[in-house]
Amino acid sequence: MRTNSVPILVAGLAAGLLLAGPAMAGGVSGTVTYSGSVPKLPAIKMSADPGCAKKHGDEVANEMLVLGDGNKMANIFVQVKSGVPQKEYKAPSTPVVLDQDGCQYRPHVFAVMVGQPISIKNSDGLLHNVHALPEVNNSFNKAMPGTVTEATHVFTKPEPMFKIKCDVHPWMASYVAVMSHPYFDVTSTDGKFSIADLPPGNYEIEIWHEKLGTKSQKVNVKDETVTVDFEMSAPSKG
Ligand SMILES: [Cu+2]
Repeated sequence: MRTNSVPILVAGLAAGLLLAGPAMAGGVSGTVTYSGSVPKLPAIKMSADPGCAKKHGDEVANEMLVLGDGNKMANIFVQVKSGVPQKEYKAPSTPVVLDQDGCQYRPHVFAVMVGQPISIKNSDGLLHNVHALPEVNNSFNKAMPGTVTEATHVFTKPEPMFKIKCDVHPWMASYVAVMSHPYFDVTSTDGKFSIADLPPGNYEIEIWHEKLGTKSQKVNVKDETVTVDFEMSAPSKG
């Protein structure tokens, strides 16, 4: 019965992994919600490059504030800011993909670990120029003509969020953090984040938004997943 041997093997592996894992581990999860009145941000105008404009039917929504149902916030970078056990964390060899698609970076906000490759794709078949603006890592500036569909870059030092821009299309922006540990996540339009496999301890959880800055909360994790919700709102005027 060949067909049955695979599930049995998988179950056996899973049991082995469980036994080999830490005796206790918890996690942190939660939701980030925008509170207050939602500003009307201008649409992105791509008319300067008809090749870009042609890839969109309607107006292109501003990427600075992306909200889902119930004003849940996308593009929030969440990390364990302090309390992470000091040790070497091995970076995944699987690259994180940064695509240039419709003359927008996808994702708009992301993070990699030190040494983890970023696979930069050019799905557009148009000229882009990827220009990263780190302060700790070496900067890079790569022209990607329409015929170049992929490039790879590796950042070698931990660094907080910095911008990647396109020198051809001034509206294009992506933000990346280079992490020394794997305890981070980025929200989608459901506003949800989840950070797993944290050993018991006291941690500071920090959220980051490109315009609204950072907020943090302290949390004690035992062997369960602790819920930590956040709210962000526009700075009050005056
Ligand atoms: Cu571009």
